[in-house]
Amino acid sequence: MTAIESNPYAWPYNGDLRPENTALIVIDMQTDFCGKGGYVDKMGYDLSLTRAPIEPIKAVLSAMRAAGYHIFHTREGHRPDLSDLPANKRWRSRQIGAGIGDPGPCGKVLVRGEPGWEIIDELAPEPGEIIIDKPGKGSFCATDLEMILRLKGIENIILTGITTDVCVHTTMREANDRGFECVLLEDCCGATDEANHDAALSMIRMQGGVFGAVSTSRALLAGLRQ
Ligand code: C5J
Repeated sequence: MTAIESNPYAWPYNGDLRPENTALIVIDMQTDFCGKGGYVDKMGYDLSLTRAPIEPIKAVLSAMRAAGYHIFHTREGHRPDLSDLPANKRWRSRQIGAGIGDPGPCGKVLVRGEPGWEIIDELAPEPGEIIIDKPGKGSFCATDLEMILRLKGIENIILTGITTDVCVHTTMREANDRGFECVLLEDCCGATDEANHDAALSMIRMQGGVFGAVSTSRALLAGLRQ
């Protein structure tokens, strides 16, 4: 029986935390979301907020790789011909000066294969780790993530990455509705607005953990050492 200190309950609920049944998902740690000249930077948001989780994620990745846990990475982005980019998503992004699919300092914004779309070097996937390319905010929509999780026998999901209130939260909600037991590591996530980060954490803790639990990298690393 292994569980980690979390809020509002020790996670996972059944104490069954093992490398075989547990995955770490690192969401959208791409230049477009935390690098100079990328999508978030073009929108004028404070990059220090989306860069804050880099070091904590690095520590978690290193410990979980060493212990043999399943590691997944996601990338938000669209096909170069933009055939999977909804017109309203493109229109909205243009309203704030960061048109998805338009040229920018890091290539075409949020387009697969462009420099801005790449995962940052600090958190680069290692050979054998699963990469999920997604056109939307949630990691389950229009991807094979669920099939891969089920085939590998994964029941528990540890969520990290950016942004807390958008892609991480959407993925946590999608996973929870599919019966996966989820925890979000708060210092391993960041939002484009600090209040939205805090609100996203608060929402999870409601109703006895309506989407799962909230923990920290410190608590997870301590739990893994048990
Ligand atoms: C957003 C994301 N915020 N990765 N994407 O557009 O959260």
